[in-house]
Amino acid sequence: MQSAHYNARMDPALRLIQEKLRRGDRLDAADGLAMLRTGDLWTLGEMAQAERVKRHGKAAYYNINRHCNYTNLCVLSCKFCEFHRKPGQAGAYEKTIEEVLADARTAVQSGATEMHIVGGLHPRTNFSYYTDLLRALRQATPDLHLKAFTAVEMVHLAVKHKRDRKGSPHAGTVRGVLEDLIEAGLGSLPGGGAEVFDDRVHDEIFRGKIGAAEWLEVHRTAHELGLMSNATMLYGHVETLEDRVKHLMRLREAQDEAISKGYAGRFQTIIPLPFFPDGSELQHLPAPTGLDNLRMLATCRLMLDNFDHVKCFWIMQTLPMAQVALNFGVDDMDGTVVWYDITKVGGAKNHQETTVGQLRRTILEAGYTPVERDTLYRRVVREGASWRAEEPCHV
Ligand code: V47
Repeated sequence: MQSAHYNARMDPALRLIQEKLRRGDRLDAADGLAMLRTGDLWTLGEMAQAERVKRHGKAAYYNINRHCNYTNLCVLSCKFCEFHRKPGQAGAYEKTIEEVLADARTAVQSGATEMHIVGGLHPRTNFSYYTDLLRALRQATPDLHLKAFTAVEMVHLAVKHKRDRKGSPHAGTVRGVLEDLIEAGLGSLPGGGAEVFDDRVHDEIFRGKIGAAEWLEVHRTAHELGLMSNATMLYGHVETLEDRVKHLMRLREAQDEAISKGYAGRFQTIIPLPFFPDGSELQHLPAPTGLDNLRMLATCRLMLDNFDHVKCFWIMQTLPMAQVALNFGVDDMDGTVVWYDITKVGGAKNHQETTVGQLRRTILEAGYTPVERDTLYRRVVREGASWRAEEPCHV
């Protein structure tokens, strides 16, 4: 991976990009690369900041949520992943529906509006585990939005669907899976599992996992069926800066398509995830630096002109980095999280929580206005123990 050094002087490549932005011209791949290579962080930050303020003013969003990783059993063994376990291996777990329900009830008692549910590709469960899980959650905690299962899990579920739903019209297809999950209570799709849209990187560190075309097709189908979704990019491992730009361009094209075809769903936010090497087979690699994280977030803001939001997931970025990132194009911090098993930055345990007070203080101190949102980016209004969602937060 190429690295850029900090240089406070104005980068002439950024001047050209600034002119394009002033004229309202769309940025191209070469612009994306210039931004990822620049040493002039201040100018890049200012440009991303201006775009962010144009869309959201001084609002910075957070939500009260719980992440729930229902199993770490996974048929794959991706090199970058420290989460997966094989049956019988130390630390392997799978949660019963009752256990997830208990988590959801606790979440609701503490004000959560969203449960983010993802796990490994379980080798044995039936398709009904997933529909039963959503149905039980919807019944027990009807106001909790269920943002569940990455595109990778959806493709894995299609195999179970084919076996268990023989005879139904869409048996074994992602469309069939999504339709059944929506009927059971699925509210939206998280952005995980996208990694980097490049065949070389795919074959090197996540061979066996779905590739770019399949990931995008799952989200396209979800959008067509009216679901909102998110998108991630896992950066700072074996990819090149060109690969990162290609990833963003493909997301932008997919969003153009969702908009031009008038789908009821679309991408809401991009979440660039800095690679955390510890505990993975790639732990010899250095993690991305703070400046790289800021360049990446700012570049996402400017390249993805058809995405409303840029999220800095504080669990992987840290809260201090997320605070600085509010001035580099970021408008969303994710939420209280509470339990998180996929990465454990700095030796963290499964319990990784921040409080609403901490999130609000972090945002206020950076000069922004904290706005609680729900999963669909509607402003949350609280009255005692109950809450309701108002207008979409974005302009
Ligand atoms: O898909 C796995 C990534 C993702 C590592 O949609 C790693 O709102 C860094 O997708 N270092 C899961 N990253 C997280 C995710 C997410 C998080 C917050 C909000 C949303 C949303 C989505 O974490 C995985 C994978 O790309 N990941 N291992 C690692 N060692």
